[in-house]
Amino acid sequence: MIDVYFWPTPNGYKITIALEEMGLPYRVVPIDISHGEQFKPEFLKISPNNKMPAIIDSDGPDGKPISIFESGAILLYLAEKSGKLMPTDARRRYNALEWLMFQMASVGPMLGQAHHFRRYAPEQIQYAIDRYTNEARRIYGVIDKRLSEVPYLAGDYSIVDIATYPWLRHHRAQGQNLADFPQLKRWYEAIEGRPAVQRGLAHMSDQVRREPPKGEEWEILFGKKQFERR
Ligand SMILES: N[C@@H](CCC(=O)N[C@@H](CS)C(=O)NCC(=O)O)C(=O)O
Repeated sequence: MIDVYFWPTPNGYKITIALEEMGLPYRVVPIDISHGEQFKPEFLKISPNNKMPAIIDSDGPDGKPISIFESGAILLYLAEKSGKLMPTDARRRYNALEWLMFQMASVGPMLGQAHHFRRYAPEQIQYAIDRYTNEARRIYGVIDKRLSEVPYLAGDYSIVDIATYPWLRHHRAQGQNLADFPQLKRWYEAIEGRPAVQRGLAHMSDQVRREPPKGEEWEILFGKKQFERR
């Protein structure tokens, strides 16, 4: 059994979508990041960067339990465990790794900053809004161009699409319009229509954040509580 330490955010949904696509048995363990559960010592033991998602698989590669943090590492682990959604041929595998690293290093962090400065920052800082909105637009353009060459980011549908799609669901908050990126839009709609994706997205969908965090929640996520040394 795989326990998924989860909250309904783009990085969390990568894992529930992947598990649904792969048909691996799992259960969701909520980590309420708005109320500071990510800082509990028992969670820090499996996720030292105090972020979800993380997993514990009771049946690791050597038959013993294994814990993994960082969504990209979790997706690679699940792909290897299931033998699904990652090319095995060396050339295609490295190509998939390139686009997975691009998601982890650019798509997630930059779109996250665009969302943050446009919606969550206590003051509107025009320089930061422009910088990250422009960077988000540039990244959408890179994805659109890639998808004019191949149907999915790694050629066939894979964990790379599963890593990328949940971030693009927030395109409006990132200041982007899918109509400006026709190949990306075609890909987005194909992924959105997959039943396993919809099942993965159903977890705790009533808890998806609709309003910017305020007060104590803001302190936990972006203020003093976040930056305490642990
Ligand atoms: N690089 C990490 C990022 C994970 C991440 O940023 N998680 C956020 C939610 S999407 C979180 O747990 N935030 C809580 C906090 O920062 O205290 C991954 O891909 O797993």
